[in-house]
Amino acid sequence: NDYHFPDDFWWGSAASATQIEGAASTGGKGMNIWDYWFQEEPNRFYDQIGPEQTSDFYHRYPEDIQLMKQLNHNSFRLSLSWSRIFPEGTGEINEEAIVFYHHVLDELLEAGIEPFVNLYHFDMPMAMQKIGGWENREVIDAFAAYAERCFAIFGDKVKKWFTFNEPIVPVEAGYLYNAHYPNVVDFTRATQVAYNTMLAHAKAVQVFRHADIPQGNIGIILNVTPSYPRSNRPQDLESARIADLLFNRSFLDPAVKGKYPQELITWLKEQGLFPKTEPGDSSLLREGVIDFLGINYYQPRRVKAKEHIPVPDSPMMPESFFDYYEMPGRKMNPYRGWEIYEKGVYDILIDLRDNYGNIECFISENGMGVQNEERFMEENVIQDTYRIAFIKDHLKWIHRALEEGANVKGYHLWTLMDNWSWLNAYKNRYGFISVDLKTMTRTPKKSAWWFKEVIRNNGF
Ligand code: BGP
Repeated sequence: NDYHFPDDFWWGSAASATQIEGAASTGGKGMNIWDYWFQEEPNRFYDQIGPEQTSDFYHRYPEDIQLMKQLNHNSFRLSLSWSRIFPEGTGEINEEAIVFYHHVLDELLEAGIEPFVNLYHFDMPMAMQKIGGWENREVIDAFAAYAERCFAIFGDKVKKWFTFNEPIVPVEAGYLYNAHYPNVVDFTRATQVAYNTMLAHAKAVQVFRHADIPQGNIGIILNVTPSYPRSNRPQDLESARIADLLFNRSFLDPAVKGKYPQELITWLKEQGLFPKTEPGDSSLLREGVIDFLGINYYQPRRVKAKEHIPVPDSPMMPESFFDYYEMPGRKMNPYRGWEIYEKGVYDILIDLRDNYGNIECFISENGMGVQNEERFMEENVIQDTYRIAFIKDHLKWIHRALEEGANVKGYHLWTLMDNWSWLNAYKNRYGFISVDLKTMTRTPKKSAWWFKEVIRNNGF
């Protein structure tokens, strides 16, 4: 092997409840914001495909877990659906949900696959959103109560826990950029939601510390986007600093260090964006320090100094403080249009090594979305050599970071099988396994068989 990974390296893939389970209105599940939004505004959703069926994991999980096993996966990240477990977000528990998740976890353990379980993946129960979502502190308490029940019920099976996946995404998409419910544009509210989410995270960690889970660890999953300035001109550097503070350090610092960066506090106060706080918040945040970190990495953020003064009446946005720029000669994913910059993953790992105490981490998502992927089908198998190259090139940089002392413990692809992606539904396919939406037939792609060998050899 040219690239050998440590023996205990985690190999596998990640998914989330809303994106694979289906059975959105059965099994006693309550509505979440996705079910509600689709019901209200189906035209926002690609091909008018909503969350009702998605990839039908709710019924087909035994087959899916057998496939994971066949593909040598030693770990799998899934999320629990809050509104499946607590249809109203709080109060009555839905026993059918508990039975379902016990079965899934049992099958995984039986197959020798370590479950990595995340509590929240963009899926606010509608009953909780109706009372204000993260803007209401009662929802923070409800989340902590949900977390506490999950630790108690599944703690003997699950050792690796996460509070949130990409907590900034519901902030951006729901309160700035019109892509998640409640679909408002308001930087002040966005800041409050971001802050309250970290309080909810910290409360769940606090509860976890009192739960009896031998060898249990808790973390958070963050989509870190390295911010690269166009040049070393002070104005460009300042843009990159602001973007890094807003999009990365606003979550990394509280999660790993238990407090916000002073620079961010100062900046938010200057802009009149500082959230409402309550006595006791700072000590709660200190209790939110994690054991390990999941890193989702897709693409970098390339910024330059603001060139145009924003239109006077336009709402204040993060982008009021910098512009994006396209680096000349950058490499693009031709099948979806995101930049591919493999070295970004190395830069993140080295930053964690040098500035975040070399906290234990793993790559919790990385992957390549492809439109009309059936065009690459030959003899019934999608010949996704581009995905193999993509994974390989990222693994090479991860390997280099490892050699330089980074504390990285695994790699999960986004995603196991083609899944429903929020407003984009099934437009961009990411899976190791393709899903025929008419028959729900699962077929591993070429990359899945290649990855199987990578896992077997612990490298390539
Ligand atoms: C991440 C999310 C996933 C997944 C992925 C791909 O932000 O954690 O839920 O959807 O991105 O992005 P998309 O589906 O928008 O192409």
